[in-house]
Amino acid sequence: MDRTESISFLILFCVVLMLAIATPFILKAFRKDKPKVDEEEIDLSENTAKVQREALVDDSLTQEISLEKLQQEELVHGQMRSALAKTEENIFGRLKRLFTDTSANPALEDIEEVLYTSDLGPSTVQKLMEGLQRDLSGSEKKNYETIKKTLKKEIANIFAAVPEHKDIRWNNSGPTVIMVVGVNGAGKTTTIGKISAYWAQRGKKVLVAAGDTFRAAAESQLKVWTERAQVEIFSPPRVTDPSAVAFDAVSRAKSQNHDLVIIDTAGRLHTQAHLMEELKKVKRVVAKVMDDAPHEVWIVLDANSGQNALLQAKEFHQALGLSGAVLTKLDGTAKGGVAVGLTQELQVPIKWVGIGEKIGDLKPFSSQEFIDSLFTR
Ligand SMILES: Nc1nc2c(ncn2[C@@H]2O[C@H](COP(=O)(O)OP(=O)(O)OP(=O)(O)O)[C@@H](O)[C@H]2O)c(=O)[nH]1
Ligand SMILES: [Mg+2]
Repeated sequence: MDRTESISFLILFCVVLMLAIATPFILKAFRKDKPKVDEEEIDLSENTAKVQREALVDDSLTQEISLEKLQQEELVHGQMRSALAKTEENIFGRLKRLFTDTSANPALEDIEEVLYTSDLGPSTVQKLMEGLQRDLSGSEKKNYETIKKTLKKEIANIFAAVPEHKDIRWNNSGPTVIMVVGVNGAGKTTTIGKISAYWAQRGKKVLVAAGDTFRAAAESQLKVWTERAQVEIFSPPRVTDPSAVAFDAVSRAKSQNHDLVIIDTAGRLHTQAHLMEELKKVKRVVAKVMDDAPHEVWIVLDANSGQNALLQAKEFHQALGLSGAVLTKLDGTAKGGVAVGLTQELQVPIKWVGIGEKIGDLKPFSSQEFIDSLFTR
């Protein structure tokens, strides 16, 4: 290689080297010169990815929520089943045992006896027996499945005859007023606490009127419940007339735009005429504040009182015109059959069932769920 060739080679080498070093910078400069859109695109695509990632998370969240909802529903359904377990045993456990021996062919009277001692109420049993006589006429051997089918159909018909108002009949032009009545210790105050919490959680402005001016500890008990439910209590000091409390409570609810007023009342026996008169007065006085109030009059019945609950309900219905019933203490009683008798004889819907002492232990009544929980064997 001569000298000129060496110089040319060196120059070529330097050019190549410079190009190699400069290329990334040139490319970068080009990229910088490109419109901003690219960066936005990058951002956008990052955003899109982020949105997609979030959507995925959202999706799994939704799935989680619906799973949770399902589990919750199952839990609630399970709660009803366990609340009715003793009632189910009391009716269908005993009925099924009549048929356990394959050669057994119990008489209709045996079935009738089980039904009569199941707190369904005499007129309900009569109706069920009519159904059984009709469906079993002509069949030589009675079978448990046929009997169960007929009873299920008849009980479903009893519930279907009374429209199920799952909800409150809301008053659209002001506060909705509910008056809660019943015998001593049935669970009125506890139920009011639970219902208040239920509606407060659903965004309603609730006022609870301390209309039990009779029992000394009533006000403090109600206060505890309204605090738990985080709702307002109306409890004027030294007012002993329950209708005065109710009147002022509804007036206040009207002026302060409450959605719901629930009036607690003192427990009384349905046989105490003067105390029933007192309740009628509360009802009349409330109507002076608002024509159509109270919009609901609910009786609270302890399921444990069985047939007596029916008698109570009839008397209260006659005096006040009930629009609904709440069946408490369904947990642990074998007398849950009273729900059927109550519906059949009063033709008043059961609105709620109490299944425990805690604030969430109240369920909107569903006849379908009741039947599903009862007909399990
Ligand atoms: N296990 C169970 N206990 C309940 C239920 N509802 C209420 N109770 C209990 O029944 C008892 C009486 O409840 P209250 O709410 O004070 O009854 P009340 O009708 O207001 O009673 P008076 O104001 O005295 O007439 C309390 O110990 C409650 O915890 C329920 O659904 N299940
Ligand atoms: Mg009370």
